[in-house]
Amino acid sequence: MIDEEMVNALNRQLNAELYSGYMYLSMAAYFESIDLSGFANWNRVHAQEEFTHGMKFYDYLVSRGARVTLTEIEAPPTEWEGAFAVFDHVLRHEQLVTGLINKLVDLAISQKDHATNNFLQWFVAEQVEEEETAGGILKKVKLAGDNSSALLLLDKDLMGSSTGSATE
Ligand code: OFO
Repeated sequence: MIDEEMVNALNRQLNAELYSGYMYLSMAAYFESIDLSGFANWNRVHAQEEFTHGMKFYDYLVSRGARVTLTEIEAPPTEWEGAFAVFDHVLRHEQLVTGLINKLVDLAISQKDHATNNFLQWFVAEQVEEEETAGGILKKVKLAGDNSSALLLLDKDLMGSSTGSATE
């Protein structure tokens, strides 16, 4: 039987993952508005990935016989000051999510809930990838700086992204 505190914490994380999806989709819409459709594509694909993360929490709660409770999803920002500001935000957001996942693991360990700890390990590994990907794109955007040709080349690269986790 899964502890109620853990059920509540997992439901909160389900909400946080849906918020992440909402945030990435808002970033995609922002990039569409400034005609960087490759960046928009990357963020749109990543939004889907976040909704998949949310569903992993949904499915896990159901598999443990726990109640899924959906709550209000906070509105994401809608405007940024360019690609650097977006990916700086992405990296900080993913670092924050890593912290949330680590806290869930701490709770699972403190409750000796080995099944939930095991479930969460997928997210522990995923967050390493999330931070690496966000940091990698941020570095490239920084290198492009004010050079619009470099930014457009990067935009073209991101157009081909179908996993939301790579720039190549
Ligand atoms: Fe769900 O990994 Fe990003 O936020």
